[in-house]
Amino acid sequence: MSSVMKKTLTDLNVMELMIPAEKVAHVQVGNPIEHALLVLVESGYSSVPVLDMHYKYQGTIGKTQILKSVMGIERIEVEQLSEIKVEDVMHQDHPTLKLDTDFLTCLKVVINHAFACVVDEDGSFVGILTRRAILKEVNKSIYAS
Ligand code: 2BA
Repeated sequence: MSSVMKKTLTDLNVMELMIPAEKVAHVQVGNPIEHALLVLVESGYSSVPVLDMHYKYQGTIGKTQILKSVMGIERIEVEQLSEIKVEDVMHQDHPTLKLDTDFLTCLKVVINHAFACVVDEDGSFVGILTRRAILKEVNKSIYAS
């Protein structure tokens, strides 16, 4: 990476790269996984953030986790979709970012995760940073250098 490219990329901040909360599909704790599956199928995303009623970040939930949780020995137990709650199957180990997280840390996070949730100092959800947004900037920098 050239020093010019490094400088440009490291100047970028999470705020300008993230998708703001109001444009992000999400589900809430307390929702049945049936609702989460509907949100995922309708939005087309494989996984979305989980928030509490105060808009605090709690985790993420994806189609694979939901389907695994209703897999019986011989059949898919569809009736479980209305019984199991989002918090019973969500991932809580997904990394989060702060508004002041530097670009290189963001880049490392999206190597293993398609997106990371951005939270403020109170843990309130403010948006997501996607792999696409990071790769777009890296691509721009390569062509600019
Ligand atoms: P995935 O749903 O697995 O999507 C992988 C990539 O496929 C996305 O990468 C995007 O390039 C494309 N894609 C999938 N569904 C799309 C849709 N409905 N509209 C446009 N493009 C779509 P990224 O854009 O880097 O997103 C990474 C991950 O971030 C997504 O993974 C999804 O889990 C989450 N995500 C992105 N935008 C979101 C939003 N507005 N609300 C909730 N989650 C979002």
